[in-house]
Amino acid sequence: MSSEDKTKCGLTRRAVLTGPAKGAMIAGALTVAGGGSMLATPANAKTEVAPGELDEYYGFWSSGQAGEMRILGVPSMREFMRVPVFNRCSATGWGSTNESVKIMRDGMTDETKEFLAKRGQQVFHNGDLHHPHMSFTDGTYDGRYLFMNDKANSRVARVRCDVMKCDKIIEIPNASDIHGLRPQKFPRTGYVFANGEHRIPLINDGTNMDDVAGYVSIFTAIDGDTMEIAWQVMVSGNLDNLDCDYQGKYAMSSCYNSEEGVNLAEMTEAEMDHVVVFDIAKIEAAIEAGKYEVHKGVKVLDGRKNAGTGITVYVPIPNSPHGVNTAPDGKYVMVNGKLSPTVTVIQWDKIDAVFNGADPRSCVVAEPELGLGPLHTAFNGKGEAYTTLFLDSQSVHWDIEKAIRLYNGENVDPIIQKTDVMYQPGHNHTSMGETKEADGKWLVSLNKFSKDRFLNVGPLKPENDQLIDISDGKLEVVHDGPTFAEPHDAIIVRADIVNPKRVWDRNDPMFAEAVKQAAADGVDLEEGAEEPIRDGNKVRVYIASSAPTFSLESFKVKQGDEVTIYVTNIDDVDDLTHGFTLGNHGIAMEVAPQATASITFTADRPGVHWYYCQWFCHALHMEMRGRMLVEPA
Ligand code: CUK
Ligand code: CUA
Repeated sequence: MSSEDKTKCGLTRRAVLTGPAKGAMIAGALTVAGGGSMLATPANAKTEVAPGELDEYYGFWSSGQAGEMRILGVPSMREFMRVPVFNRCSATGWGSTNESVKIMRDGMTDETKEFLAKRGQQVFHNGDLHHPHMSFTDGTYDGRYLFMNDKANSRVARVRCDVMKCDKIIEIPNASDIHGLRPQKFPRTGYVFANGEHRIPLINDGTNMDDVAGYVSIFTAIDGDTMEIAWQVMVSGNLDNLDCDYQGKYAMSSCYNSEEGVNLAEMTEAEMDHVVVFDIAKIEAAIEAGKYEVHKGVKVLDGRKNAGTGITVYVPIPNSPHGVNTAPDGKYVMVNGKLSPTVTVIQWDKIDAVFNGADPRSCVVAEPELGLGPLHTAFNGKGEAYTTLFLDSQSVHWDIEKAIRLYNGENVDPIIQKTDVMYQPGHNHTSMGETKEADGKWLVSLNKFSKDRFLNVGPLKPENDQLIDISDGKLEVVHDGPTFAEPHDAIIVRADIVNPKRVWDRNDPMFAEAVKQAAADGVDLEEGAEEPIRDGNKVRVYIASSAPTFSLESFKVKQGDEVTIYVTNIDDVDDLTHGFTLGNHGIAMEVAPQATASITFTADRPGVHWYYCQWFCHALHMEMRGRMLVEPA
């Protein structure tokens, strides 16, 4: 079906639904897949996951400036969970519990801690999470971790897949505004690579702000196991997105600002920008040989164009390239042109020669013109690619080998089909598409604008993630999924790879500090303590929770005490989460089965304050509460 047919078809359907035939159409639709919306056509039956049935894939979605990670089911597109990472969360207490604050601060520089302290904050309250990616072993997902960037405050975080909670957040010194992020695919993760997008002075202390030509962008390698920074490389131009190969040799980052400009006119001036390729073994050898400077405790190498260190090469690419996507065959990597209508196909094994002095463009094996605004490319594992066209509002399906033949002078058209998506797609992703196990079943198009697709919710509109069935070689939009700010990227992972625990392990490192403190106080967390334990003006309160009661009906502290409350959920039952909310104190936390959570505050409001369980756990959930009695000083 041509893109024109698609458009016509879509418009006709919408016109029918708003016209007199609407009732008849809906009545007809209702007989299909139990739906009732205009999407309940036979096509939609493909996305239908019946009540009680499970999805075939986990989708891990970013949330952009909302700062969290989201877990969806594919193909149902049902949202299962929100995992707070760089944001604060009212439901779980993320950003205010002692456990989460420790995770948010452990990897923070002293400089940032001091800066926040002056604002009366312990942690940042926002983040801009663009790129969630799972750890790899031997070229495919291994279900251990998810890694993700924070563009807003230059951080990288890790989520443990066994409990789906963030366990590490590190600030990346020297770099500014972490954007592209990818784990090493082979032999394993290994390194997690992160691009500092914006150029700043390497020593950014205000003494050299006008020396714009001296600004640098920083590429960072993080050890995915320890979440420590292994090394950094400064580059010419800036760094946008990146990907790795399937050989463990190279990483490649796109640069849209080879001009090294600081305003729009300067940044878009040149017709050609570039990708920079990092040779991992050469970088490790240079570290070994001591060819680095230490800045803010990190080993920094010089990989700029004229540095002569041999650790990077620069391949010219037209014009402000954006997404970088390695094909599952391991042979090719696609660089998406953004302002250029082209996608540049680079053959990974031709990069060796470039490092040995060959013409940098000699690794380019195709450069098909696909349409306006190509941003990201996904794969079906059958030699075919799907590229998002932001300006054309389309997804274009094309044949990689045909694009190569075209580049070699043959008269072939690599484009298989174009399909309209609604509207302005950024990232797309296929099921298992960034692994060697790409299975060619589903494609999501993450569209920035939803315009008229949903009930109007005011001037701020949701975005629209569309699910596209690609299993039979065609592109068929089968589902609209509105999402809130602003999922940039998603990965789709076969469900058998992800196996979270059903309840917490009592010895989990997440609450190791609480376990240690309880042991020091001689308290069994699973029983709680009958009286608060006093240590000067520091008071520790241990509460066990079991539906529908807290082990303490009340406890007494003095005004001005620094109080820490530890709550342990001793219920060992699936889904039986309790909570602890302390009224009028801004305190709430989630306590899932077998977990301990804690929070510290100053008791400065004399009188009676109720605490209650905010997670509906029992018929007597409303009665699951107790009093904090604060004696006036
Ligand atoms: S970027 Cu948003 S559409 Cu941050 Cu991955 Cu391309
Ligand atoms: Cu425990 Cu509600």
